[in-house]
Amino acid sequence: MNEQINELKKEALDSLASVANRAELDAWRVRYLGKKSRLQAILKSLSSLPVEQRKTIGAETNRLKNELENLLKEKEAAFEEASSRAQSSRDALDVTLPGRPSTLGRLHPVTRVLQELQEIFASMGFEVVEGPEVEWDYYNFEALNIPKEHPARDSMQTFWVEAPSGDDDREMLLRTHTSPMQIRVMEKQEPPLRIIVPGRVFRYEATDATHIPMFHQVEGLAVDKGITMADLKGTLYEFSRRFFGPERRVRFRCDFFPFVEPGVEMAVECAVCKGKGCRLCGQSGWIEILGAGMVHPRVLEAGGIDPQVYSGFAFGMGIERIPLLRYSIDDIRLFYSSDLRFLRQF
Ligand code: 2U9
Repeated sequence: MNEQINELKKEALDSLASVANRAELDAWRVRYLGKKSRLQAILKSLSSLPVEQRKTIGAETNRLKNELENLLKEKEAAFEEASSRAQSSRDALDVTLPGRPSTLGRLHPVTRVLQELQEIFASMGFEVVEGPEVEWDYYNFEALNIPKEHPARDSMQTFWVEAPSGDDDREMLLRTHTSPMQIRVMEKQEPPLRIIVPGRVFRYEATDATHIPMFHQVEGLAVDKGITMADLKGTLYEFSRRFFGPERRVRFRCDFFPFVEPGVEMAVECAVCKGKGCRLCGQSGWIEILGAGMVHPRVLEAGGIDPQVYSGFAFGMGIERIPLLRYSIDDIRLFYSSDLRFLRQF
């Protein structure tokens, strides 16, 4: 019997030495320690042995059983440690890997132009103010010398908004220009005033390559004693020099806007044909950039300013037109289509 136990021990230890993974270790456990193992068979057969032999063989077999169980535990622990070491080396940070490229955002071309304009006018002493996009009919039209039946209202069809209850007698709309804010500033502040008002404006128009129902404007206003057309021209020449460059010629021509008198239109020499005439400038050699004029006395009065004491000039320009011309874009709708293939070009 003793020999049998020694043989079993040798075989079990040899076999354990070649176990390479958990599955093999489990098979080893079933084979040498399981219910149907030879070790269990020896233990079961002890009862049929004489008492003396039962004691010695029993003690021997239990020693082997304990030894094999301890070896099993050691091996299990070794596998456990190896696998956790492998996991932590997988989790480790490899500082030699190249970094993931981060996608940089960029400003919308319209935002860029707005910022450039604000910088230029701010450096000339103009304060930047913003106003509400929903306005009263009074500020958008009446105070700007555009009464109810004035034909200028036709060119600025708008989106009417239901006024809050209690204000049913006053009409509300999405502003068609940023000019209402200039009236609000005149009501609150004493001249001298020098402000520019950038912002969104809305017109109820059919959408096509040159029209969208929402676009951006920058309007300017200067009011003080003794302001003349020379101040207007000087300011806008300087703006053009800074924005378009000193080599571009500038042209002023008469125009009409109800809120100024006299009114002018400013054009700059076409950058493509240098004034000779091409497709971009409609063969005229000039690109119209903005409207301007001396603030109408009635508009000054509406803002609570005495036209006998003060005078002022004002100008206004549509913003989308500028990057449209600058980058030769033929469809204004592209600015607001959220198409990244288009926007990433700027
Ligand atoms: C006040 C008084 C006068 C602002 C002005 C224009 C001429 C003008 C257009 C340019 C293209 C609007 O975006 S556009 O369609 N604007 O031509 N704007 S004078 O005059 C003002 C503004 C406020 C109190």
